[in-house]
Amino acid sequence: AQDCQVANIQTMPDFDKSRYAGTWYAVGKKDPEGIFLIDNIVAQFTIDEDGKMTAKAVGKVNIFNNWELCAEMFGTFEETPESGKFRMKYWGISSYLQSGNDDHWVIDTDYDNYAVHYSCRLVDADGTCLDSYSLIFSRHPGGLRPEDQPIVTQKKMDLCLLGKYRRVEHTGFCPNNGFIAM
Ligand code: DAO
Repeated sequence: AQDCQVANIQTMPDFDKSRYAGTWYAVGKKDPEGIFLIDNIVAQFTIDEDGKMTAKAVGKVNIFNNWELCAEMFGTFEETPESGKFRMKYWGISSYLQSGNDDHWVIDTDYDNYAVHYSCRLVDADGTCLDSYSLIFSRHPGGLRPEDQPIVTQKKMDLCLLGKYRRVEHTGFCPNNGFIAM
């Protein structure tokens, strides 16, 4: 749907969280108001014993007036009737990091190479999104494979966010605390 109605956004049909588990490198990002994660964003999704999805993520953030540090974040995911739509509760390892409760929608993924994530924080009175963020994930830190790029571009269009993304760099700024090796 390209009517930009949040309610009409399609998510991944029959989303399989077990296949989604593991490491994803953010290679593109559309920022929300009051950007938090800047670059070097790596997320590790895990399915725990009772089948619930959780995540750890690292990323460079700016806090206390331009002090750059590597944030270590945690997220738990609540399932909804639509398999690709979750509610994400998230918090940082330190109290001065951001915490909150966001939608966490998996728009599309082939599980092995790319994934398109979307979160609308504020729906406008006309049904469009006033404050969203979206992450383009790759299994490969170097970026998307050329064959996945047209698919991802189409999804950015479907989200009405084409042209609003920036590239997310991976420079090794954030130590990966061992969780990258699986
Ligand atoms: O960067 O401004 C922003 C929005 C990101 C907020 C969410 C960060 C926490 C992520 C936890 C784990 C899952 C990917």
